[in-house]
This record gives sequence, C-alpha cells and structure tokens, in this order.
Amino acid sequence: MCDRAIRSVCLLLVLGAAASWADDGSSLAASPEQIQAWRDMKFGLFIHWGPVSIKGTEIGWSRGAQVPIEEYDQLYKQFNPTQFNADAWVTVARDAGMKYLVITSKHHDGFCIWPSKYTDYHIGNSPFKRDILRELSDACRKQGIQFSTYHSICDWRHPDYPMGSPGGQTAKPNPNMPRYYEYLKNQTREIIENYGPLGIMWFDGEWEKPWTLEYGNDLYAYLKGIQPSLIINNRVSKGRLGMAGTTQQTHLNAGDYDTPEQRIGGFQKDRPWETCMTICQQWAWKPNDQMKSLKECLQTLVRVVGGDGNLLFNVGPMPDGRIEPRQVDRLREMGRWLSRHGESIYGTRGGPYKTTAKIASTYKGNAVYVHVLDWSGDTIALPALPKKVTDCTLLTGGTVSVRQTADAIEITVPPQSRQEIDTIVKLTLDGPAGEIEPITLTSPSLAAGKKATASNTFMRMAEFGPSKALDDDAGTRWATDSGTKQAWIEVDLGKPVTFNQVAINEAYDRARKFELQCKEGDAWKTFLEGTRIGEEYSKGFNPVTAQVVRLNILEATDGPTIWEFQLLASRQ
Ligand code: FHN
Repeated sequence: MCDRAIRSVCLLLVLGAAASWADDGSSLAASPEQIQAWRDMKFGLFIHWGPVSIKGTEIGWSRGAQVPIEEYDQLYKQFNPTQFNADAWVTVARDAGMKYLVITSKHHDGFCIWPSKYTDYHIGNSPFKRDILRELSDACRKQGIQFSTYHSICDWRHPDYPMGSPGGQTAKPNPNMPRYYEYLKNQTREIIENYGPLGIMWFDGEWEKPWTLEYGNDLYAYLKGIQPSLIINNRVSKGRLGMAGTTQQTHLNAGDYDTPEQRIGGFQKDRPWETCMTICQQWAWKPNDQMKSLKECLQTLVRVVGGDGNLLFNVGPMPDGRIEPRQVDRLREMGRWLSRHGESIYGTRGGPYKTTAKIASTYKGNAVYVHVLDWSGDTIALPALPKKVTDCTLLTGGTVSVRQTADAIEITVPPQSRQEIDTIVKLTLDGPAGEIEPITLTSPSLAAGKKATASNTFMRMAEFGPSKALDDDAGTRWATDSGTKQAWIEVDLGKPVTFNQVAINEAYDRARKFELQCKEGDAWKTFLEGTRIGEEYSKGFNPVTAQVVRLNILEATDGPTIWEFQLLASRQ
C-alpha cells in the first residue's frame, strides 16, 4: 500500500478515535483523575526564553520584523547565559506557590533549547552548550514541581515548514509539510523520551494553514501512544476559540483543555481550561517592560480559579540566565499571599457564584470562599444559597457577619477588616457546596449586557470586542489595535434610562483625554469630560436620561483597553 494510502487509513482511524476520545472520554483523552490532579495545582510558571533575549524583542515575532532574519538566526552563536541556574528558577516557581512549570522547548523561531539530534539549530551549538531541558527537568523533579514543555507547531525558520518570517507572512521556496511533520513528531518524541514523563505537552502555533485538524489529531494520538498519562492542550489541533484560522472547540478537535490567552477565561466547568498570561507585556524578556501590579496579579489568579480555571503565568528570563529580580519579587509576594490563603485556591472548584467585577468564589467540600475584590459599602448582598450557612469567618482576618434569608446572603465587613486586594469570606455550609448549581449575579450597571459597538477592536477578535467591557466580568476587556490613539465604545441601553454615575476600569493607563456623551437626535451631547481613567475611575454627575451613551477617548498613548464600563443610578 502506498505511503499516501497508509497515511489516509491512519488518519481515518485517528478521526474515528477523535470522535470517541471526546464523546465518551475513553481511550486517548486524559483521565478525569489526571485532569483533576492538574486542576488542583491551579498555578504554574510559563517561561519563554531563547537567544532572542539578547535583543530584548519578542520571541519568534521579532524575527524579520524588529530584528533582521540573518541577525536573528545568528544570535545563538552569542547566547551564553552563564548565570542560568535551574534550581534557582524552580525555587522561584515554588516560592510563588506554583505547582508546575512549562518552558518553551522550541518557539516559532525554531531554536531548540535541548541538543536535539534532528537539527543543528540548538543550544548545544551555542557557547553555552548545556542542556537546559535536562537541568530544568532534573531541578523540577528534585523540588517537586511538575515539569512540562511548550512546543511550537509552526516553525518560521525550518525550510520544510511552508510559512516564514515575519510572523508567518511569507512562503518558503520549497516546503515539504509531510517531512516537516515527521521532524515535529521526532522532536516531540525525543523530548518525552529524554526528559519525560512530562505533565503537559503545551502546543502552540497551530493557527496557520499548513496545520490541519487531521495533523493535530494524529499528533495527539501519537504522543499519547508514547506517554498515555500526558496531558495535551487544545492547540495541538484547531480548537482554540477566537484565533484566526481555528474553529470553536468541537468533539472533533483533539486536546484535553482550553487555553484562553492574555485574558481571564469565562466561567466554565464542563471542560478544563487554563489562562496563559504574561507578568509583564511581552512573552520574552524586554528591558523595562511594564509589569503587572500585585493587585492585578492576585486578582487575575483569583478570578481565573473562581471561573474553574488554572493560571499559567509567564516570565521571560534575561540573556544572562536570570529571571529579572523585580519579577522574582512579584512572584514571591504572590507566594506569601498563597501561603496564608491558599486553602481558598488549591484543590478548589470555581463557584457557586459566577465571577463578576466585584467578586469571585471558590469551594471545597462544605466551604464556599467568597473573594470580595471591590467594596462599594459595608455590605454585599448575594443571591440565596440552597444550603444553610453554619459558620462564617474571614480567612483574611478581622470581623464579619452574615445574614441568610430565603432571598439572599448578606455579608457585612467593617472597613478595618476589608482588604485592598481580596477579602476572603469563608462560609461553611451544612452540605457539599459542589451540589449547588452555578449562580449568576445581577450587575448594578444599567449598561451590563446591553448592545455595544466600538470604533475599533483588537485584531477584530470577538474575545476583545466592546461587549467584554459590559459583561460585568473584570476578567474580560474591550481592546483596540496597538497604535490606536483615539477610540470610542458605545452602548445602546434599549430605552431611555436615567443614571448619575459612571465607573470605568481601564486595563492599561493609556487614556489622556476623554468625554462621556449621550445621543440627542443625530448629535452627541457631552455630559462629562476627563483626562486620565485608570483602574478605578468613578464619577457622579447630575442625572442624565438617555438611550445611547458613549465613552469617547480623544487622546491615548496606545490602544485603549477597558475591563469594565458601568453606568449606575446611585443615591448621591
Ligand atoms: O505566538 C505565540 C506567542 O508568542 C506566545 O507564545 C503565546 C503564548 O501562549 N502563544 C502564541 C500566540 O497565541
């Protein structure tokens, strides 16, 4: 039988398997026990590293863009991170409260940080010579951190992979995808055989045309055949939501969990998921990059876990082999918080209250942990729970009182007991919290869930559309393309409504001048003007009655991006 016929039969078998492994979770998919063990870890360290750290530009993407291809591909000949210490890196992860680690074995630029026998483009041929995967996997095992690797399917340097730099926008002269697929199988097998068993093989770079659902499902089955306990994310196939070139996750796409990126995934309990996010702005090392505050780091973790997800939090080590000290300090601060409050994170599930701009919740056994991320008064009123509250304490210390009625759970915490980042109220119930169906909280914002439009949306991706600033979920945001200096977001309230307060949570402090306007006929009438917005902008004004309202950002330093835009009718 010719080679093509064999491959067709093989792919048909795999497709058949594809239908089975997702429908009844049999055969290839990671077992529920494996997934739960990974879910219980909650928090992992993502590492993007390679010779490109010498330039301080983005790994893969700057090849042929900010850095000429010829220069980029020779960087490895200078790469000598003599201060690399695998034990120190793993200790950073452990001190942060992280339980697993995922490092880029090969990114889109094709450079391999292990001495692969399938290419010369690897660390062994750099001045550094040492096998980074060997040292890191050994250190992880020594310190009890699960070791995993990220592997890019696309390879903009390899002559057989059809697309090239910059950013997959060029075509190689003589590609050979079937031969490249063999290279990809050989290298991923090599990694598992030499450094495994791995926790996760974290695929990426799946969105381009040469990679198909059939290749992805075949690779998934192939690797599961080598290590059945391996967990593989949804980017092995074509199931990543919202990425151009991929489709919605369906039962046909292989992959054990979903991977929202640079955003907090929505509340989802029927399929495991993990948010991957940078502690700064760039995945790879960038000097003086903007780093997230401790508040944003911790609230991101809490909101992700509250939505039933894991957080894979990324650092980009420096060209000398160190993780930047200020990033280490930030991760240690997260670890100190987790050492005090980790019972509300590790081993929990998300809910029963779905995450909103002000609260997240997690549960374990009979305990529900209500994470209050923002207070607008002494008391928060939550929808009723179908089980009796038998005890109520503050995990974060101080005094709290709770009043349970048939209609609500009212929690009162005096100002001196409230925390700036997360006030954790522990409710003990008279039965398992896991029996409670997820509960959606109504938003105080008159704009919540209303029809939204905008002048620009980041890469036209729905996951960054204007509705994300009106969904009362501070884990999703409206974003605009980089370089955008003016933008507006408009909401149609459905009918004339009266409001007297606005609350805006800006993801990055970029707005320098803005106005709030309401539509009168065909004209816009300005009722509020300002300069900066920031994380917690709130302003009262004389009551306005309107149906169509917009935030018009007149000047910004870069693409405006808003977590939440709320219109409120509050007692002044
Ligand atoms: O293009 C990559 C990017 O460089 C980075 O590796 C992220 C991390 O998940 N994934 C891709 C973009 O979706």
